[in-house]
Amino acid sequence: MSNKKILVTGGAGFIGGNFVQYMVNKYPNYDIYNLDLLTYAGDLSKHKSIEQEKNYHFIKADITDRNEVFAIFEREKFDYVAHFAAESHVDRSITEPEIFIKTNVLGTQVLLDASKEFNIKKFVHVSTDEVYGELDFDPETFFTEETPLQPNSPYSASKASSDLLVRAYHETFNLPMNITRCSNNYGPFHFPEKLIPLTISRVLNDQKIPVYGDGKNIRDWLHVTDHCAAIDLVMHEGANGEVYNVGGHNERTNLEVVKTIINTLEKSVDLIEFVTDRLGHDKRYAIDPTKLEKLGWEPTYNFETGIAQTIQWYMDNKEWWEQILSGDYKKYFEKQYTFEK
Ligand code: NAD
Ligand code: TDX
Repeated sequence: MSNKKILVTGGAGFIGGNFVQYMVNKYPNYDIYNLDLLTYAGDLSKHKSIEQEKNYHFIKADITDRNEVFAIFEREKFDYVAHFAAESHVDRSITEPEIFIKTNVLGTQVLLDASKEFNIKKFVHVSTDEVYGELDFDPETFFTEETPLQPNSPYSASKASSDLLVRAYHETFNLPMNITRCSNNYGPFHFPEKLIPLTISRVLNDQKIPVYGDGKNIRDWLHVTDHCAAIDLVMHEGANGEVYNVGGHNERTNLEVVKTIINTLEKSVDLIEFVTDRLGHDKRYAIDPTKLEKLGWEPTYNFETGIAQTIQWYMDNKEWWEQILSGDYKKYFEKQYTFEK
């Protein structure tokens, strides 16, 4: 592989952070630039294992700041962009939608303009299956790349808007691009506001687990390492202008997920607390990954092996998530969850 300069936006977050580590380790001759604003969801302590590597670079910047972004693109002359930076939590988009529009829509547009201006070889837009809306509980129905976009939350509406902008820059300006739409990720460095790390950290602390509604909503879970491999493949091999769904057929109800974690840690199901449902709570997500499999991708984890690895990681890396739980997150949790804790 010849030398390449790759800009990863949001590389201090969960998936972007895993992707940065994956790429720095896999391609010593690529230069990986992590551009991140370091919001509440971003932290650089996760990169201790790579921060001394010659091919890793960090730039603190805001993707919505046009002048700053253009100056960085002009200086660095990137070959590829992998765009992860976003506001990513559905619950926060219900209480504070505005920042989702600013970061996810305007931020993407600024990056698209810069990518067009400085002739990027490919813009890989990391999107989500949530743009398709929800499925019913018929196990034979899946999201394909042809499923119409019908986002239901301010978060997914902002992601769908950014997908449409990426598509439009391809159609109008011939900007080379791919869009990936992945199912729910889990794994190391997942911020503890999301269901799986929230459950693991709270079970380890013998605290109640808030399950929305009846716990029967279904998500399709993919280990973050398999998502990183998919983006790597799409960046190198994806056909220009194409959308690729990413998922490994690991559908579970939320209750099944929570019970698996409780059982693995040998704690009691009495920790489960059913709480008021999320507004507009999507019933079910499930991905048909056939198109990506034809490109040569297959996941290395199933849910059983992936969740075991992840639980072990949270047990071995307590200092990482405890430092988050003791900070501003505490205030968020108190405001978001009103049940008797
Ligand atoms: P995350 O919230 O963990 O990380 C987001 C990162 O973006 C943080 O490091 C944050 O500091 C950075 N950021 C936010 N605003 C910024 C700005 N204005 N400028 C620069 N950086 C900024 O998110 P995640 O879960 O890692 O998700 C990454 C991407 O993958 C998102 O685009 C998300 O929509 C998509 N996605 C997530 C999942 C999932 O299950 N988590 C699934 C499919 C797709
Ligand atoms: O406390 C909780 N209790 C609960 O029952 C939380 C935080 C969640 N849930 C439920 C809601 C969902 O049905 O668990 C399921 C998963 O919730 P999240 O972890 O918040 O993920 P989700 O809303 O499905 O969205 C995730 O997957 C797609 C990511 O956060 C998005 O960024 C991604 O695009």
